[in-house]
This record gives sequence, C-alpha cells and structure tokens, in this order.
Amino acid sequence: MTGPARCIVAATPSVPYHARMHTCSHRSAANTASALIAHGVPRPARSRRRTALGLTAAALLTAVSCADSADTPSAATAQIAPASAADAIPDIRLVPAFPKLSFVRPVFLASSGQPVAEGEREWLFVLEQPGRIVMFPNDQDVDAHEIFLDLTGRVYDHHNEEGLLSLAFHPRFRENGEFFLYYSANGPRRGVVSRFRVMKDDPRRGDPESEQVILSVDQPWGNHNGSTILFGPDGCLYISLGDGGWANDPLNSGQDLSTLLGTILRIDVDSTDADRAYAIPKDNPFVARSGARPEIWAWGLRNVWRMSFDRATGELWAGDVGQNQWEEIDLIVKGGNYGWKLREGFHPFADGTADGPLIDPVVAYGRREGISVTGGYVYRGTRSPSLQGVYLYADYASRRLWGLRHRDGRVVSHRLLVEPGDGRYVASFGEDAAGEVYICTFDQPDRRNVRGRLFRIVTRDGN
Ligand SMILES: [Ca+2]
Repeated sequence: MTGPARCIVAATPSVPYHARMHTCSHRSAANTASALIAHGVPRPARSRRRTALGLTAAALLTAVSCADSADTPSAATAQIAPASAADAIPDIRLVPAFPKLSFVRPVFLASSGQPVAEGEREWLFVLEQPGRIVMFPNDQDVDAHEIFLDLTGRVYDHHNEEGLLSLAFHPRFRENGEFFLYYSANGPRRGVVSRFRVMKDDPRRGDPESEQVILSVDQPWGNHNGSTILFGPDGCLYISLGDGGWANDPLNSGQDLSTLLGTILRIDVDSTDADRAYAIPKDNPFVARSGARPEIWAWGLRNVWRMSFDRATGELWAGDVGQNQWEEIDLIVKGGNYGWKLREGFHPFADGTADGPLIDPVVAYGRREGISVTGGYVYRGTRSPSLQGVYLYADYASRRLWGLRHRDGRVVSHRLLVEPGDGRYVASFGEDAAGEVYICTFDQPDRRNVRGRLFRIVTRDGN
C-alpha cells in the first residue's frame, strides 16, 4: 500500500450550491438528520467494474496491488494544509461503540431521534443487509439487541450490492410511527421504497403487514442500486438510485432524464398525486421539462453509496462510486448534473455531449487510494468539539478514512485520518440524535453473512 493520500485532488463545484429548500408538506425541523444510512454489493466482479460494498477478495487484491500505477493525479494537491488553526482537522480514533454487539453485514445505522417510550434512552437501529432491522439502546454497555423487523422473506440479496439497504424515520415518527425502507426485491428484479409503521400496540416493533409500496424501480442488473433514502430539512424524502449496473452505464442512464436511474430523487411522501403514491414537490427542477421525470433532483450519478445532509447548513453530501479510476465526493444541488458517464471524477470518461453544465466533485481520489467510496457525515456532535464541521468519508476496500473542511465553495483543509493498517471495511457511516458519528464495518471485505460491528469516531486527544 502506499502512504498518505498523495493523489487526492480537490476543486470547487462549478455551480454554487444552495441546499436549502422548501416544499414538502410538513417541515420538521426536529429530526432532519437523524435519518440514516445504507449501501450495496456485486457478483464476481470484472476487474473494471467498481462497486460499493463487497468486492470479491480477488478484486480487492487486484485493486490494491495495481494501486501504484493506476492513477494519474490531475490537480496538484494531495492533502490541503489548513491556512489557520481554525481549519485544522484533528487526529481521530475508532472506538468500539457497542463492544458486546455484532451484526450480519451491517449496512446502515439510524436513530429514531428520540426514545420509543417515555423514560427510555434513544434507540439505535442497524440494518442487516439480508433483511433484518435490529434495535438497541444507545448505551455502550448494551449486551443484546432486539429484532425490530424481519423482512428476510421479502428482501432479495442475491448480488453483493442487493439487500435491505436504507432506512429513514419519518420526521414525525414519534407521532405517526412511520418509517421508510429501501430494499432489493426479485420477480422482477427491482428496488423498492416502502412505507411501514410500527405495531399499533408496540412501538418497539415494526409491522411487516403495514407495507405500502411508494416507489418501485426495475433494476436491469444486480449492482449499482444506489440506495440511500433520507429526509431533508424540507421534509421531503431523498432517494439515491444507481445507474442500473453492469459497467460503462450501458443504458446511458446517467445522462437520461427520462429514467429514474443514475439520480437523486426528491418526493413528498405526505401527499399524493392522482397517479402516484407520493407527490411531486412543485419546486423540483424538472417539473416543467418535457420528457423528464419530475422526481429528479440531481442526475449524472453512477452509484451514490451514502449521502447525508449537514444538519447545520442543510448541504447534501454524497459519495459517488467510480468505475475505472476515480471515486467522488459531491455536493448535491438542485438540478445538478454530476457528469456520469461523460465524466469520472475530474476527467473525461465517455464520448458524448452534455446537456447543460456538468458539476465537478468536491474531491476525488484515484486507485492509489481506494476503489469504492463510502460517503459519510459532517460531524455536528458535541463529544469532539475540534471535529465540528469536518466531513468524514472512507473507502470501503482500502480502509482509508479522510476528513475535509469546505467553506465558501472550496476545500480549506483535507487529510487522511485513518491508514489502512488501522482501518476498517466501512460499509456505511451513521449518526445518532446528538450528531455523534459511527461507522458500520464488516470484519472481512466480502463474505456472505459476514459479521460486522460499529465504531464511534472520536478525536485522539478527546477534545
Ligand atoms: Ca461525477
């Protein structure tokens, strides 16, 4: 493996961002970011196919061994040293968060944002990719978890990137008991976003019979299911969908506004249009465009594996998994086209003409640094004050973890925080109600039913 993140390049989005929005029926200031996380898995991967979670061991070795020659850094910068002490990024440690608990392929951690009953602690929920949601109190000494919902009979996890992938609690979950799931199903192969409710007589249990399908999207291949769902500060549900899979985006979904694939969607799940189980927010960017799907909020994305709203600024951060050379971190804006497959990272990829301006990543890293990005969170917790405002992200396969600060449209500091030797296979990040940040990790990079555990990210010096 190579040393520090020498190849990381940084740049600013070519379009100003404005992530604050306004439309969906309710606006809960309350729970915005307690929403959560999730991710994906491939079959025996062809060496050029880069997918999120779960590369085969062979693909992983290939990626690591070719790392020294594969990439060609374009922009000069590796790490960006802070110009002032205020922009510094502290050393961190990964601390076992719940040392007595382990999970089967944990791909997402979510908080319901408050206790499920009076007098209790906050409860955390972990998605196990084969189809279970387990829950436990946010207490490091907890020694067992409970099953909140078991959908293993409904979830299809044939491919490494399929399964139960994301969970979002309704911003008014405490009152209405609603939560939303994204999972893979078969016959036909598809991705499903559904509303569920807790049991009428027991808020500690999800009701498997309560499912109402909100959106079902056919998936031509098993990989690139994208698949984070979360509520924004505006109360709308955001959904990331991959380009449909295989390699080289054979359907050209990324640059096609008539398909939901290769996008981030924004819908209102508290209202319905005549022909839909949800409503289209009136200020969505493509509502008036002929031939475009009105659900689309942003496009030109290959396979967003984890996105999150900064609970302080409302900005939407996404990790978009690359194919041949570059992994991206993007700041998502209304109507933004992020380039796939005309571009990969800051570089041309396939021939074609862009429909409007393309937005570059905030940062991209090449094969020397990793092969499958896992998008994270801007830290807004209280335990580690010096980490405030740092966006944390990782590479699933290389086990590196980075932090960056971004201000006024540019990266003001950026550094490698965890080297592979100390690293974990980060399938996802997660956040609790207080804004503390966790990682969901696998004990091994790719194995069916592999176990995994949760770590908390804290500063090394405790400040
Ligand atoms: Ca891009």
